[in-house]
Amino acid sequence: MSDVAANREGDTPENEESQLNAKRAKCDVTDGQGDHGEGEPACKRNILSGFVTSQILNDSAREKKIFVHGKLDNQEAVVIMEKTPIREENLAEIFSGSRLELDMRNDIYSTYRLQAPAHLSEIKTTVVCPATENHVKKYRRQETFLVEEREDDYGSITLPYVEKLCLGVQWVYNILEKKAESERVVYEDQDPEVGFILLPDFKWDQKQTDDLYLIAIVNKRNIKSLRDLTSEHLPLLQNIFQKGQEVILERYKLPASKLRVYLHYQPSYYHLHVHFTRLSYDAPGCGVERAHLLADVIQNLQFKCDYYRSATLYFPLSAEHGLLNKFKEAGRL
Ligand code: M7G
Repeated sequence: MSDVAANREGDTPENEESQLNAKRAKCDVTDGQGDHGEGEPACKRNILSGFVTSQILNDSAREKKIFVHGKLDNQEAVVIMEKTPIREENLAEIFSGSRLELDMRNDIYSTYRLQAPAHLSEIKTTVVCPATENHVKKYRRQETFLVEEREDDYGSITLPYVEKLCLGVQWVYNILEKKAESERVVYEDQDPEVGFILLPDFKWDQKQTDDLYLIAIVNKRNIKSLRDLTSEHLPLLQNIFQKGQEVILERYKLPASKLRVYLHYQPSYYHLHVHFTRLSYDAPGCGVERAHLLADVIQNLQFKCDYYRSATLYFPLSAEHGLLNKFKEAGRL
């Protein structure tokens, strides 16, 4: 482990989070100004030119995605790169404006290497910097284990872990306070009790609706996850469900029957949010072991007001996830 990461591990989560926020704020200021005094607009500057790769955390030839751990300006960083889908509206330009080199020809079959115009060969890139050890673990390919969490396990194992060690939610507060991504907000209900902000998940580049992915982030700050929900939250959940679907129909022309609306348990970020993805898109984390349909959540709470407080819940955790160790230490795995 690098010194930087080792030092961070020794920090308290509060210290770590405030240090990260200070660094992020610094980045936001410089990156938001448009000009860096070097005559180059921030949005055009290649901050990755100095990236030093230390390891590949995960990659998938099928999904055309790679997760890289390394250093950026001497800070730990994770870079996620993903080739974007070929869109119908670009076909004419790809056919007419590309360089084509023949690989092989056989009977009626031929394969080529096609070099599309630069603006049509973009790679969607996400940078997490400074990245914590938990980010590195989150993105590293690992074996996963199914964990059983009984009601009492939540109080004795999960909650203490969540309160101390999970990933920070400053990015969520930045969205709620319009300090970040305000131009990306698709819908906002400002009600303090049942309100939320709907915006594109950063996994979605919004270029096509085939992989539509939005998240609804609730205004209330005291609901960590599905576990905290009771029938008292039904108006909030129903509001998100109904308005989210209406807005997506109006804006993206996708009816409710084409959407998968769900919550993760465990989430990575413990501020309640709901995922809206296109049903035909096999979104990461939409499997039965982690995703709980919002429609089912609403029904379960209608049947039993404290359903999620008392239920035994199952979820997958990766081998290096800190919570998995806590379950092991408690003899629950
Ligand atoms: P989750 O269930 O807590 O964790 O969902 P997961 O990442 O393991 O699925 C959080 C969701 O928020 C994910 O779908 C993330 O892609 C998304 N997300 C995370 N961050 C840090 C951001 C961000 O800064 N902006 C936006 N728009 N989405 C984010």
